[in-house]
Amino acid sequence: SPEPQTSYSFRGLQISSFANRSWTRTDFLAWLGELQLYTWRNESDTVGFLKPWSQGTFSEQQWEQLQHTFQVYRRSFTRDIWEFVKILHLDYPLEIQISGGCELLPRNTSESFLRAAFQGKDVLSFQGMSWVPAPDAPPWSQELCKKLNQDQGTKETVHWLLHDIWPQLVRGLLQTGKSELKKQVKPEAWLSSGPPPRPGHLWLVCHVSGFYPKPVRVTWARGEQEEPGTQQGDVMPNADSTWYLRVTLDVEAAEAAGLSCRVKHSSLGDQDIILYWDHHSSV
Ligand code: J76
Repeated sequence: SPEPQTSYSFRGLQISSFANRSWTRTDFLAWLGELQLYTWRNESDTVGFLKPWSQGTFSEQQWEQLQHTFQVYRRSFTRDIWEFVKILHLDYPLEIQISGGCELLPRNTSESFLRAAFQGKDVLSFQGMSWVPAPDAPPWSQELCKKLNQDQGTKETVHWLLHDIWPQLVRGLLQTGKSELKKQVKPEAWLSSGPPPRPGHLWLVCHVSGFYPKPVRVTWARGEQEEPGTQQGDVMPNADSTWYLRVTLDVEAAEAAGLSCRVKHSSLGDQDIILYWDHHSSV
């Protein structure tokens, strides 16, 4: 059977809202691949685990230290922003989103990123050992980066998080979450017809549901030949943490015979699901 998904990326997101001079909140969320592992709501003093294996292979003490780093950061960040807003004369309300992540690469290497958006637009990122304004960022982003770059201690902490801690955390999570990460669930598939797009045409719909993990390939084909004009929808979540996808095709009614929908998914091994339109009863 084919290799299950082998590369997992770790993604963290910070959402900070500043409504006015006194009201603010900051929430954090983080995922490994498609699984959310952590939540840290503004109301809480501690990072919440969403899986029993969220601590990875870190000891209680290592985790405490990491959490303490984030507690200090959350307080300092809020204080910093209030100060920047005064200095730069920015207007409330403000929305700041900070996203970061890391990807394990072959040969024990990893790639990480950290960037910040202000009112939905990128303003700066952390590159190598310093803060860099985003292309097309407002002029004050230069000033902000200059100021942030004067804090050697913070730059070292960010570098340590991006290049040591996160890759180490991910390596641990791949061990502690192994069975859940390896989970494979087979899809079901069925055909239906949609409203005819125009006279003399048919709208063929191939539904694929209940699969896990997310990567899937669904195609309409005539024999082995993929049909041009296949329209792939978005993969949508089912409520039971499996996925759903529909793939449609607009064909002349006379051409529908001989068409089939083929589903390839890691849970199926080499046994692709193939459904023939000819055998589909409720045309
Ligand atoms: C996303 C992870 C970042 C982790 C950074 C942790 C380091 C930290 O908390 N630094 C703050 C405290 O720094 C003091 O104490 C440190 C030891 O704990 C060191 O000794 C350090 O030298 C010392 O100064 C520090 O106050 C930082 O300034 C906190 C905020 C850093 C930051 O991310 N700022 C930031 C990011 C994006 C500001 C603005 C933006 C963009 C939004 C623009 C909208 C106006």
